[in-house]
Amino acid sequence: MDRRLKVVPDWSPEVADHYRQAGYWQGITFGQLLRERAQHQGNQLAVIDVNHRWTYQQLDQLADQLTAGLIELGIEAGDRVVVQLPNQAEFFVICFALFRLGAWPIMALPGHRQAEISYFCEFSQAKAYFIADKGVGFDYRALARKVMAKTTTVNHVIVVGEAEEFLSFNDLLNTGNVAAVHSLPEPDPSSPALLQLSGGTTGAPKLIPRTHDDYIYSLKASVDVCRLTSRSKYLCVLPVAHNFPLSSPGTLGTLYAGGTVILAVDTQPDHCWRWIAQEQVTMTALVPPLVNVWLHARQQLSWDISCLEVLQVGGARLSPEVAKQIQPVLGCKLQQVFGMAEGLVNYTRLDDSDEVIIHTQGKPMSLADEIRIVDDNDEVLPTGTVGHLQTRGPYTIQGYFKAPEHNQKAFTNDGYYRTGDRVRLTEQGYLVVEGRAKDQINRGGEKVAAEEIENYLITHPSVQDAALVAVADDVLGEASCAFIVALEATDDHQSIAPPKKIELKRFLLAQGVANYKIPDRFVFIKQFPKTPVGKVNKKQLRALVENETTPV
Ligand code: J2J
Repeated sequence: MDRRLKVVPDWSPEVADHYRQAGYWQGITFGQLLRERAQHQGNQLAVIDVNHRWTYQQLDQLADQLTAGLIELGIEAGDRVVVQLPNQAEFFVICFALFRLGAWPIMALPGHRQAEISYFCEFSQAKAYFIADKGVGFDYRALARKVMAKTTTVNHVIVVGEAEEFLSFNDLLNTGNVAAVHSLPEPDPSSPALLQLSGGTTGAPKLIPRTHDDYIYSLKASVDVCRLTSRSKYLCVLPVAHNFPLSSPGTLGTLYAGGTVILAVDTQPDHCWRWIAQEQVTMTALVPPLVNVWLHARQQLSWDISCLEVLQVGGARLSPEVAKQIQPVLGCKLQQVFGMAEGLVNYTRLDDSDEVIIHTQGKPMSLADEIRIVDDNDEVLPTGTVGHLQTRGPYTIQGYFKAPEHNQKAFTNDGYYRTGDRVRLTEQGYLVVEGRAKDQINRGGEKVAAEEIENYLITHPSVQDAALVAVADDVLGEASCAFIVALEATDDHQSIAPPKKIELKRFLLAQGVANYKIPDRFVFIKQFPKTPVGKVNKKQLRALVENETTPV
C-alpha cells in the first residue's frame, strides 16, 4: 500500500528498523523522558514564567495529576486535544499529561480564532480544548463559546485561570487518582506524540503527525548541534507551540538537555532583556522582524545581556546586512535556523566562519537527513544551481494526518517531502534559501496560505475573484496583498457596489480568521493577468505593486 494514503503515514518497516538500529530512534516516550529527568535532577528548575518556578520534580508531579484528571474525563490514548495557550508554564503540564496518556495535542497558536480552531476540532474530531482565560487583551473563553456552539466533537473546554462556565485546570489537577497514572500502559514510541501545524499552501490547514521517536530524535540532534547542557537557560520569546521555539532545540530541547526554560509573554526588548539579565539566559530565538526591533533598542536600554551566548534566527529570510550587526550590537553569536514543522532543520554551526553564519541558512542537523535539489521534473540539479528542496529522514514526516490526496502531491513516491522552498547548495554543503515555489506568504515568520484567504474572499457577495500575493515590506520582509476583481454591476446585479477595503477586512474578521492572515493591502483590478496555461499570473501581480511609486 502507498504509505501516503494512510491516516497517519509512517515509515516502511525496513527504514524504521534502520533508524532504530542506527540509534536515531531510542524507543522512549516524552512521558518517560520527563520521569527520568525528575528522578535524576528533580530539584533543578525546569520551567519559569511570571507566576511559576517549577522544578523537574514539580513538573513531573503536576503532569501526573493532570493525567489523572484527564482519565476521569474519559480522554484516552489516540484522542486529539486542541491546546491554545500563550507562553505560560501550564502549557508543559498539559503537553506532558497528554504525552503520558498517548493523546495528541494539536499545537494551535494564540493568534488563531474561530475559523482555525473550529476547523482543527472538527477535522481532527478533538475531544477537548485547552485555553487560558485571557491573553494579550483577548478573552479565550469568548472564543471557546463560539467554538462550542458549532462543534460536534469537543466535550470539554479546560481553562487555565478563571474558568467561568468551563472546567478549571486547577480543579482538574485535584480530581483524579494519581496512582492510576503509574499503571497506564506506555504509548508506543512510534505513534504520534503531537500534531504540529503546517504553514500551509492549500485552502485547509494541514496537521503534521510527529511521533515520540522522531520528535525526541530531533531534540537530541538539535541539543548536540547547539551544545545545550543542564546549565543552559532558554528564553522562549516566540509562541511556545510553534515548532521552532518548541523543538529547535527550543523549550522541549532544553528540557531534553535538563536545562531551564523561561517563558516571555512579550517580545519587546525591555521585557525580554530583564528576563535575560535576571535569569542569566544563555540562548533565545527570534524571527527576523524582531531582530530589527532588538537591534534598534540596544542604544536606549542598558540591561546587561552579556550572559546571552547564542541568538538563533529563523522562520523567514534574514538579510546579511542585519545578520552582520547581531554580534557587534547584541554581543552574542548568531545561529541561523532554517527549519519546518514537517521535519528537516538546518543550523549554522557555532564554530562556523562569519562568512557561513551571515550568508547561509545552515546545513542539515543530522547525517541521516537526505536532501536533494531538483528541477520542475524532479531531476537532480548540479551543486550550486537553485532548485526545489526535497528531503527525507528520521524526523521528517512521510505524510500529513488524514490527507491522502494532498500527500500524493506533497511527497514523492520515494518518500521525500517537497518543501516548496527554492534553495542552492554551497560547495561546503550549506543551504541558501533563494525563494519559494509554494503559494504562501511568509509574513516575518508567520505563514499564510494564499488559497485559504482567497477562498474566504470569494464568498463576499461583491467579489468575483481574489488572489493573495507576497509583496516586499520593510518591517516584515514580506506583507500580503489581496488583488480583488469586483463583481461588475450587471442587469442581474444592479445593487452590487464595489466593496471597500475596510469592508473586506471586517468580512474576514467576521469569519473568524486569525488577525495575521488579514491582507495588509488590497488592490482592485479589472481582471487578472494569466499565465500561458490560464492560471492567475501572481508574478505579474506582484510586479504591479512593486513598481508602484505611491503606496496602495
Ligand atoms: C528562510 N525561510 C525560512 C529561514 C524557515 C526551525 C526554524 C523555523 C521553522 C519554521 C521551524 C527559514 N530562511 N531561516 O519549524 O523547527 C520558511 C521556509 C520553510 C517554512 C517552514 C523550525 N526558516 N523558513 O519556520 O513550518 O519556507 O517552520 O519551509 O513555520 O518557513 O515554516 P514553519
